[in-house]
Amino acid sequence: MLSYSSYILIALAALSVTCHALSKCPGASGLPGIPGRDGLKGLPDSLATKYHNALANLERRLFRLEAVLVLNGKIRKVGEKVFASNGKRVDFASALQSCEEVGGTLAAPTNEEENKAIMDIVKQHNQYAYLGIRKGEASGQFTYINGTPLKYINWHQHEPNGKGREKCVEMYTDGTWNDKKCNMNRLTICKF
Ligand code: MAN
Ligand code: CA
Repeated sequence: MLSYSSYILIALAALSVTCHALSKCPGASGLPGIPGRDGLKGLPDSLATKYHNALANLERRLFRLEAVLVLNGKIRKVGEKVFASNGKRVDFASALQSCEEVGGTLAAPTNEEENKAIMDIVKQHNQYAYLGIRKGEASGQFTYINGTPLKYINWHQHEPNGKGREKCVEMYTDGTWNDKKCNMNRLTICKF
């Protein structure tokens, strides 16, 4: 029984052989992110083929690695975003630092689907998590860590109620949000 990705590869190989035979290769390879031969214009034919195949092979290997991480419940993928936890409960600044140290940031849902993905991790650990949202000193508004306005909110009933004393935001196990002091121990969930 061939896997789905094997079928894609076979289809790609077949397309590649056909287009070479007809000298009519499409601009797109049919795989997102992988340029077709037209996307490697200016390169000698043999190099373009080599790079195209190398990229397709890397994408297949990445797909396989991510599939294993998803299967093992280590990561959640939503579109281009990946959410993951180190399982640690720390204060807001430490949580943000550990995400940034590895090239990510604290997870902050920008829509319902992302909220659900982050909630799944909160439920998996049965621990409330800090979100990558905080109250701006100047504006007094809750924003993403980079200061941009929130695109999506999911406050628990009667929240936020901290009246400026609760400058961070935690996610409950039902996915709703509560403004909260920043010095509690909460689950770290990063976005990459
Ligand atoms: C506690 C804190 C507050 C929260 C209320 C809700 O006092 O967690 O942030 O708003 O509970 O009852
Ligand atoms: Ca509150």
